[in-house]
Amino acid sequence: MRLSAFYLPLLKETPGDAQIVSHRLMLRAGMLRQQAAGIYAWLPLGHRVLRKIEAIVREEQNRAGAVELLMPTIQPASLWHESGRYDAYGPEMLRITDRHDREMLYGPTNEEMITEIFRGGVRSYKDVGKTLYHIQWKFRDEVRPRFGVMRGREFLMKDAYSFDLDAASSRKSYLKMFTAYLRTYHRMGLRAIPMKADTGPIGGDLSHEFIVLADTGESEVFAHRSLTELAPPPADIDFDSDLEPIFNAWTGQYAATDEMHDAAAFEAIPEADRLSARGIEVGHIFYFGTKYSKAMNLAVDAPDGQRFVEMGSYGIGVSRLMGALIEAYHDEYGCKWPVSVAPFHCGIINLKAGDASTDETCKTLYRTLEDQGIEVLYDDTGDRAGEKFARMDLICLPFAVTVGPRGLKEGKVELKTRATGEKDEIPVDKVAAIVSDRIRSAL
Ligand code: P5A
Repeated sequence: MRLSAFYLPLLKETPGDAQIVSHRLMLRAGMLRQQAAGIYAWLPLGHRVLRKIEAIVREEQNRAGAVELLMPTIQPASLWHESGRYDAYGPEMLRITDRHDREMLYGPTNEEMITEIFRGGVRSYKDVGKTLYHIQWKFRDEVRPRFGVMRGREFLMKDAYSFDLDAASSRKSYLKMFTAYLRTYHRMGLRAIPMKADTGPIGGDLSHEFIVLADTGESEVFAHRSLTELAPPPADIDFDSDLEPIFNAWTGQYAATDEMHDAAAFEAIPEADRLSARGIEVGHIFYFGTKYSKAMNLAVDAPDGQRFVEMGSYGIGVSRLMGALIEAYHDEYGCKWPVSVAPFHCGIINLKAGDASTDETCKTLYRTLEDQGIEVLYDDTGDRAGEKFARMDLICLPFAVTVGPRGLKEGKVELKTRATGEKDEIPVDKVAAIVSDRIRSAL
């Protein structure tokens, strides 16, 4: 992409109402634009990152055997009357009346709708043992939307729902999602710690929040420090194998949000291992048994008679993750995207647009990199060099190649690696191979 053709409206001033760094940077770097409280337009740069996050989430859901579908954002209220949640949900639900006076709503979540869909298509116990998911916008009329995409009113969520015949198979489905989540966050360069969460009336130990540690996080959390050092499951993990050992490794040590905090159990941990911190909830998974299947009559014929289907639901805050990523990766100049979610892999700065030799070198480099599948943002504008550098730092691509007439006389360009700040003078005919090597090894 040539910068002259891209839409990148940077802000000079730091917006006054943005209190945390991710919100400030997303506005300043032209990724996001507020349309109403907690409602944002995703500008091209932000949209590219959002799509990358979404793609990783999707790949890991598919790898775990979940099946994608797409449900609408608008739902009929009748589904929620059936489950009994229409009145219980309260003012967070955006209720709408259509022209025929039918009660509708903008979905805050999809347990009811997916139960209705599954109910319409299964009869026998042989039809269950499935997990369905979608990645769709949700609306929750939060009292205090804040911190940009962290607590929005409209936000993008991946929500999966499992359907099983009995509690033991439902636990297996839960463990698959649990394992997939560890991999998902890891691939984005994030360490999310699963923490015990409130299971409500269902009981048991099967509800976890996935928390990324960050000082600006809204959740107060307590954990055994060793959980910050555990290795994530490998890419070739067999989801049909026994996942209990992974679950045990990650849940065997104390980790809880403040709602579930047990001060005595935490005090029993040696002081040096006690971690008391703030965090961002980037995912939440639940086992809720037959709560919705009973309320909405989702039952299947089994050899021993009719059975209500056992269910669980599994959410990832896709748009919130973008905020969490910037909180985790930034410095005083701007964002420092991990390669896997960067809006572009590499920038090219032409220090003297209009100069025949820099123009030609940039163009060739741009084509060579793009031909290798590398996503390039080529700053071909006539802006001052200082402005170009600051802009590249602010939007912060993992790699930037600077091409200027002085270096070119010796056949060299400069390659900057954003994560380390390291700058190398590199022969112009080697730079494409080096950049593509570094990107591939980082992915
Ligand atoms: C699980 C999937 C659910 O809604 N039903 C379907 C269950 N869980 S949840 O914890 O309420 O939400 C799942 C994740 O969505 C993100 N999230 C938000 N992101 C941005 N702004 C919000 N207002 C918001 N509310 C929830 C969180 O990451 C949460 O873990």
